[in-house]
Amino acid sequence: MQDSPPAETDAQRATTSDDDADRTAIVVARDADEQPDTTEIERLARAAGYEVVDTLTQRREEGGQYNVGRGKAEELARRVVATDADAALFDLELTPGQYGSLTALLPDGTGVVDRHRLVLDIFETGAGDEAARLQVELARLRYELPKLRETEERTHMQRAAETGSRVVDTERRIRIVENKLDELTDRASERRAERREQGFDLVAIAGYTNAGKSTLLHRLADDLAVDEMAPDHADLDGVAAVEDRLFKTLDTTTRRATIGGRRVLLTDTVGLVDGIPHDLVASFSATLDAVADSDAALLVVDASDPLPTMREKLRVSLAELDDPRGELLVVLNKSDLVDDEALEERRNAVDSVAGDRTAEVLAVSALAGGGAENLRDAVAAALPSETAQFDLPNIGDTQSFLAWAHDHGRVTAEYDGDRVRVEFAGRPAVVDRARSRATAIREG
Ligand SMILES: Nc1nc2c(ncn2[C@@H]2O[C@H](COP(=O)(O)OP(=O)(O)OP(=O)(O)O)[C@@H](O)[C@H]2O)c(=O)[nH]1
Ligand SMILES: [Mg+2]
Repeated sequence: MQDSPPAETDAQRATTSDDDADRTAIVVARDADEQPDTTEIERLARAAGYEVVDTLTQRREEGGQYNVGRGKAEELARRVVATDADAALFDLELTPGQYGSLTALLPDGTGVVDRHRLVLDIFETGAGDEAARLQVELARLRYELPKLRETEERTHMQRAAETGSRVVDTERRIRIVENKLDELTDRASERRAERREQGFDLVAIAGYTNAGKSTLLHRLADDLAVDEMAPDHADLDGVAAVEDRLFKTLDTTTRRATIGGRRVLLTDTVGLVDGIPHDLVASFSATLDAVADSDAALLVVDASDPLPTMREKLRVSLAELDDPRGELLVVLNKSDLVDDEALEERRNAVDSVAGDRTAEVLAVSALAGGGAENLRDAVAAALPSETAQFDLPNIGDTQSFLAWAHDHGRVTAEYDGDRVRVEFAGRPAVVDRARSRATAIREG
């Protein structure tokens, strides 16, 4: 029996270099309580570059040796031979022992991949910027460590002297990657602070994979290019790819938007998915940080999903995300695909699942544009805001103050003889700065 999963997954990784369906797989799903639904695992398989050639499901309790029952495992082995599949994809988490038993049972060279491994493969081949790559590496190391520990404990007697410890190497690498990520995380959070200083409100778009987050970003963002911002703001760019594929977006993207007269930076984040343990998801921390440190967040839900699926995805999303500084709005997207009655049902479902976590539920079609104006109004209302009035002399300093104020918040100015009455609305910190500038003008 082979029992060294990390070596096997290294080999699998080498073949995960492209997302055209150049590999074939059989999908296996088991559930104790109901007939398993394989829609999502099949979509994950496609996103990882597999063509699914067969599907096996089983309704029963977990079996010890193969996770599925022995009969099912043997049937799988026969079907792998019959279809010449490259891999068996399990919509489960396999223990190292089950992994070893399945590897031994299936024809030589057949990949054995569980749900976590599959998600990591998708991120590993697609992750773009440094933070995303490091997060993926950290997720993979954390995923492998307990399996390595178990393997090393079991084989300790034979191998202790000859090889050195992969556990120790992995632990060391985890610390290095964690430190690098901490630095990047600090930089991201400094950058958010700078942008707030510049008067931007930060709005994060989050939600389950394929809910329509990137499409919504396009819908709400200004057409304006954003590269006039400082050059170190490298994550600001105009593209957020949209595709009917799971995990299309693998790093966060930020674009400008003007909402209710306020200057907003919208951040599109990486999709969430069920069945990945919390510490794995937490290692995709840029997404979770962007939400926790936002002034308001949009939680996008796919209203075209069947109701139970929608509820479950919403539950998973809420469990992973922290509340933003401002309000959390739930966006029922793809409303063009459902009728009014179904939409009402979904609103009620959001109310019962999200309860008091959400301020409001808004139906939109990010694709067709329906509901976008309501959503903009709701976002504007969800942002933390403060207003102040100033009565200033109509002089050059006041004009430059007004120019500054226009850049940092919402301004109305009324001219009355040699006086200007200004009303200014913005984030509390910016309003404070406006107050001191106004005082300086009056005293100057
Ligand atoms: N009919 C309809 N389709 C939509 C709508 N919004 C998004 N879509 C489609 O849904 C699919 C996924 O959209 P994306 O914007 O890529 O979704 P995402 O949440 O960014 O997905 P990931 O980045 O993969 O997590 C695409 O095929 C979109 O065209 C909508 O309002 N109506
Ligand atoms: Mg996306």
